[in-house]
Amino acid sequence: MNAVMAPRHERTTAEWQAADAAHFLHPFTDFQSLAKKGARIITRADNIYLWDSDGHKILDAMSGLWCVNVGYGQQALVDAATRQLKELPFYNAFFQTATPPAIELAELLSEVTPPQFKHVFFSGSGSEGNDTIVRMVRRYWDILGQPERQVIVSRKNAYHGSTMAGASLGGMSGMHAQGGLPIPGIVHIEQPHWFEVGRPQGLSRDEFGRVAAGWLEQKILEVGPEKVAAFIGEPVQGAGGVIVPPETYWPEVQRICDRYGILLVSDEVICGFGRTGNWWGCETMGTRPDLMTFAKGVTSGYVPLGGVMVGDRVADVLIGQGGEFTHGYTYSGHPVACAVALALVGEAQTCGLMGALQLVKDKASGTPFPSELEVGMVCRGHCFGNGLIMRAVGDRMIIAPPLVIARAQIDEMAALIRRCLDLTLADVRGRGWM
Ligand code: PXG
Repeated sequence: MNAVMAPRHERTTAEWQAADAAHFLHPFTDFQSLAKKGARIITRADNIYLWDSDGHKILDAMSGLWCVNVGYGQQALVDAATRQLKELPFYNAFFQTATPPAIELAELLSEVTPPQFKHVFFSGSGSEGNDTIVRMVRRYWDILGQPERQVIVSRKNAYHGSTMAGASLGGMSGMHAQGGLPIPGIVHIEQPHWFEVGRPQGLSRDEFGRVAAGWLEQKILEVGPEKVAAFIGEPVQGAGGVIVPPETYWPEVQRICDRYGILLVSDEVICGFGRTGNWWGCETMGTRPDLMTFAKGVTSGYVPLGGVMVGDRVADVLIGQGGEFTHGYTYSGHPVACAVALALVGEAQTCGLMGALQLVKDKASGTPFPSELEVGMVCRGHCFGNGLIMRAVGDRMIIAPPLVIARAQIDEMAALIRRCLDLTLADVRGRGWM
C-alpha cells in the first residue's frame, strides 16, 4: 500500500494506469504490452454510454461484455441490491438452507424458460455453470448405470469459459495450448462457419448447415455412441465471432442427439435473456435442450450470477435416483445476485441484437486480409478513438449493444460504425494493404 497515493477521485489517468500496471493482472492480456500502453480507465456509465477517466464519452456497442442488456444506471437494480445487502447480504444454500431471493428466482426462471425446465443449479459465472454441466452430465449417466458415457462433444472456436472445464469444452486452440487442455473426455468438431467453409465450396447455407450437423454424427460414430454423453453448443457462437449457423443446422443437430440418446446442452450465457430476439437462443434455433447454461444477462452484469437450467429428463434422474450430488459453490444462489436478477428477469426486452461485420480485402471474392496484419485491431483502434466500443474477433467486428438501445441511438451507432469503417479503409489503403 502506497501511503502517498492520492484518494480515488483525484488521480489522473496516468496515475491510474501506473497503479493498474503495477498490481492488476487483467484477463486474456499480454501483461507487458498493456503495461507499456496503459489501460483505458472507465469511470462511469449511463444507459448505453461509458465515460473514461479523461472524460471521453463512448457508445458501448458491446453491452460491457455481452451482459449489460438493460443498460447502465437502472435504479431498480441498484435498489434491489441495496435492499438485499441491508437485509441479508449472504447466506449459503448448503446444509439444507435457502434464502428467499434464491427460491423466488428459481421459481421465476422455471416460468420464463421452455417447459422442460423446472429446476436450476446456481453458480457465480458462466464458466462455473459449464463446470457444473460436465459434472452433472457425467453424473446423470453414472446414475443410469452407463458410466462409460463420459465424452462430451463440442466445437472448435466455441467459447464456454475459462476454468479447466470451460476452456476444455471451448474450442479455442490458443487456450488449449496453455495448461495441458482439453481435459480427458472432451472432443471437438468443426464449427458451422458458412462464410469460411461452406461458401468457398459452393454450398448454399442450408446445404452447409446439414453437412456441418453431419460432423456431429460422424464424431459420435468415431467415438462410439455408447461412450458419448452430450453435445454442447452456443446457439450463436459469440466470442468466436458471432457465427450465426444456417437455419438447417440446429434442427439436424437435435435429430442426431435424439437418434443416439445424447443430452443436448445449450450454452445460453450470451444468447439467453433476449439477445437473439427470443428469451432463449434455443427458441430462436428450434431446439429442445436438456440443459442450459446462463449467466451475464440474468443480472445484466450488475453483480455476478450464473447457473444451469436442468431439464426434466436430467432432473428426474438426479433427484429421483441420484442421492447426494457432491458439487456446489459458496455463492450458489447468492441472495444479492438473485435479488438483482429478480428485479430484472420480468422486464427483459427482446429484439435480436447480435451482429458481426467481416472485414475482407476483396468483397466480391471474399478474400480475407492476411491474419498477421490484424485489420480487426486496426478497426478497433479507430472505434476507441471515435467513442465507440466494438470487439474484434480476428477481422470480424462484433456488435452486441444493450437491448434498451433506442432507434435514434441505433442510428447514432450506425453512423459511428460507418465512420470507423471508412477510417479503417483509408488507413489500410494508406498502409498499402489493399
Ligand atoms: N459461455 C459462453 C457462451 C460465454 O460467452 C462463458 C460461457 C463464460 O462465462 P464467464 O461468466 O465465466 O466469463 C462465456 C463468456 C469475448 C468474451 O471476448 C466473451 C465471454 C467472456 C469474456 C470475453 O467475446 N463470454
